[in-house]
Amino acid sequence: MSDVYEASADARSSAFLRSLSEYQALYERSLQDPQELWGELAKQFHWQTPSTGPFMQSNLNPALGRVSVTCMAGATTNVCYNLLDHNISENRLGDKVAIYWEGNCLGDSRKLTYQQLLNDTCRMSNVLTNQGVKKGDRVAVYMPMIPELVITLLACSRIGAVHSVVFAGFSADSLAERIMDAQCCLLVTADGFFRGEKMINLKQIADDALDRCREREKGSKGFSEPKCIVVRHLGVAPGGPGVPNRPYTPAKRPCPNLQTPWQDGRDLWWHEVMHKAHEEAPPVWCDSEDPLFILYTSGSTGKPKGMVHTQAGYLLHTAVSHRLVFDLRPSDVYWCTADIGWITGHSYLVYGPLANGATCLLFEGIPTYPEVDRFWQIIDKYQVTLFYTAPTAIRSLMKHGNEPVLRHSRHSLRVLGSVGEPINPEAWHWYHRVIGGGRCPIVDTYWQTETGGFLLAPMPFATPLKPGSATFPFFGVVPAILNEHGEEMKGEAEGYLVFKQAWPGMARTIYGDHRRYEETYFQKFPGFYFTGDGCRRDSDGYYWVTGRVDDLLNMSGHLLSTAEVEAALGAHPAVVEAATVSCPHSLKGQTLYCFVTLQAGHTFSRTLVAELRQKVREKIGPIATPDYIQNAPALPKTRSGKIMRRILRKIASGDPDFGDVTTLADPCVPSALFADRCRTT
Ligand code: 6R9
Repeated sequence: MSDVYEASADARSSAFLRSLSEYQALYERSLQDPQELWGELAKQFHWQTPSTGPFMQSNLNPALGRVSVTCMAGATTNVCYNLLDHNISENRLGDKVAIYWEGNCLGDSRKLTYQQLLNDTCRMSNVLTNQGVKKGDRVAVYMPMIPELVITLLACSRIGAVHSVVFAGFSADSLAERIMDAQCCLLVTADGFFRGEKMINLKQIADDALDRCREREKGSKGFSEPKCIVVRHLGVAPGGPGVPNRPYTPAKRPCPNLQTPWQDGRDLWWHEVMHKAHEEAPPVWCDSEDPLFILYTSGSTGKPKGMVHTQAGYLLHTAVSHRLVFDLRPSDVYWCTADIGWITGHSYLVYGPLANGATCLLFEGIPTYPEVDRFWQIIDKYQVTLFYTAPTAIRSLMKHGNEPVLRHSRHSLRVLGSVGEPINPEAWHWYHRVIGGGRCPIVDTYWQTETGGFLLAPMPFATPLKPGSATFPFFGVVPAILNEHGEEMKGEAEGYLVFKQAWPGMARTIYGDHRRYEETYFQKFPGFYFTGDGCRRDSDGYYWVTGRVDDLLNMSGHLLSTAEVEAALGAHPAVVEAATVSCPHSLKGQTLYCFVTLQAGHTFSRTLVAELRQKVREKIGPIATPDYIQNAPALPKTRSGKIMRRILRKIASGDPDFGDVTTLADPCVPSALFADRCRTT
C-alpha cells in the first residue's frame, strides 16, 4: 500500500468516525439490522404518521415479478417541512444562513436565512397552488443558479408537486422533449443570466421550447400549454432602473437591452405573483413512496430516462450520507459547485445539506470568471470548510498552475470532495496538496442520478484514502463485481459493478416506462442493480470504478449518450450515417469523436464540420459539442451490418492495434480511417 493517505490523529479526534474498524463495525450493523440503524437515523426527522412495515422491501428480480422498492411503507411526511419548518422549530435554525448566493459578477451576492427561505417557499407554494398545481402534478424548472431555483424546488415539495429540473445549458429541443415526456403543467424560468461574459437569453429558449411542444402536440388530446413563471434576474424593472423589484433583487449587472419575449395570458412575472401571495402555506403530507422529483439522465438508446425519486428514502439517504461523508458540523460552510440541473445539485446542494441544517453556498458563475482564481477567492470570502467539485473542474484549473491558488489562504477548508467521474492521480494530488494544503481528506464519491445518493465513498477521517478509489460502500449498500456470465467474483477482481440489495435513495422507476427501468437496470443480471460501470477491487478490498461499459460517455462529468449525438448528426441533410465513440481527453476526461458518412454530392469541409457541431448544440445543448468529426466514406461493419464501435474507439484514441477484424464486411476500412484520423492531442 504505497500511495495511501491517512488523517492525522488530531484531525481524527473530533470526527464522527475515527478509524476504519469503526466504519467496518457500523457497516456490518447496517447490513445485519438495517431497521435498527436507519430507524435510529430517521428519528431526526418529522413523520406525520409512522411507518407500519419493515424499513425496506424490494424485489430486484424481474423473473419474480414487478421490480419494486419501498422504504418506510405507510409513513407520511413532507420533505420541505423537514428541511425548513422542522429545522427552525426543533433545531432553532431560523436565523442561521441557509444559502449564501454568489452571483456571476464580483460583488453580486445575497443571503437567505432558514426563516427567509421558509417565507419565500411558502409564498411560492401559494403561487403554484393559485396556478392550479396540485399534488402529483409535474412542474418543469429551467433556471440559472439563483435562490429562486431552490425556492421553486422546495415549494413543489411542500405541495406534493413533482419537479423536473432541466439544466439551463440544454437546448430548446431537449427542454421541449422533457416537458412533454412528463406532461408538465407549468414551467418556471428566468429572463436570462450571465455565464462569465456570455449572456444567455433563457426566456427566448424557453419560448422556443414551448412553441415546439405546441407544434408537436397539435391535435393530441389532453395537452394544454404550460403556464410560465419568469424570474426577472437580468432585466430592468418596468419603469426603468431603480424601480424596486422587491423582495426579489435582480442581478447587479442589469441588461436594459435584454429582449424578453412575452405571451400575455401565459407568462407571469415571478415578483408580481410572489408579491400577491400569502407568506403561510401548510405542507401537504405525502406518502413515503409518493414521487418527489423527476430528473432526466442519458439513456443508451438516445431517449433520456426520467428517473423518479420518492420521499422518505431519498430524504434519509441524502441527509445521512451528506452528514457522514463530509463529517458535517453546525458551523460548517458547505460549497458544492455542481449545477442544480444535475443530481449532485439536487442531492448535495439542496436536499441533503438543507435537511442537515447546513449553511450552503450557491454559486451562479464559472471557475474562470473574472479570473481563474474565482473558486479560491470565494472559499476565502465565505470561509468555506467543505468543498465538493468535479475532476474536470480540478483539471481545468490545474492547467493555470499554483499561483492563482496561492493568492488565497484557503485555510478554512477541512474536507474536499470529488464526483462525476474517476479522478486521475495527478488531479487528486494537486487537489490534495495545492488546494487542500495537504491537510484535507478527499472524499471521492461514486454514485449516479439513479442511485439518489452516495454508494461508494470514504469516511473522511476514518478511511485511509487511495487516490482514484471511491474506497468502500456506504451503510446499507452491498456492491459486487460480476463477470460476463453474471457470476460474482470474490477478492481481487475486475468486471461489472452491481449492487446486491436495494438502498433507501434509489430511483423507483423511469417516468411512464417501468418496463424500461426493469430492462435497463435489472435484466442483464436479474436480482442485481446494474450500474453500467466497470470496476476493479484491489487486494485491500478498495473499489476502483473504471468507467462506463455501455454506450454512454462521461464528458466533463456529464453523461451523454452516443446514440443521441448520432441522431443529432444524422439530422443534418448531408449525413447518411454517423457513429460516435468516446476518446480520452486530458481536461474533459472523455470527449466525443464522431465519424460521419456523407450523402453523395456533399463534400467534407470546415463549414460542414461547423454546421454539424451546431446541429448537436441545437438538438442537445452546448455540453455535447463534439471535439472531433471525421469523414468516414465507410464505417467498420460486421456482415450483419453492425457498426464495430470497439474499432472506432481504437482509431479515435490513436491505437492501430485493432484486434480481430475478420468479422468485418470489409477488413480494409479500419486502416483507411486510421490514416485519416483527427489529431486528438
Ligand atoms: C453523481 C453523478 C453517473 C456516472 C457513473 C460513473 C460516473 C460518478 C464517480 C464516477 C468514478 C466517481 N461517476 N461519480 N466514476 N468515480 N466518484 O455523476 O451522476 O451524472 O448520473 O453520472 O458518472 O460512470 O455511472 P450521473
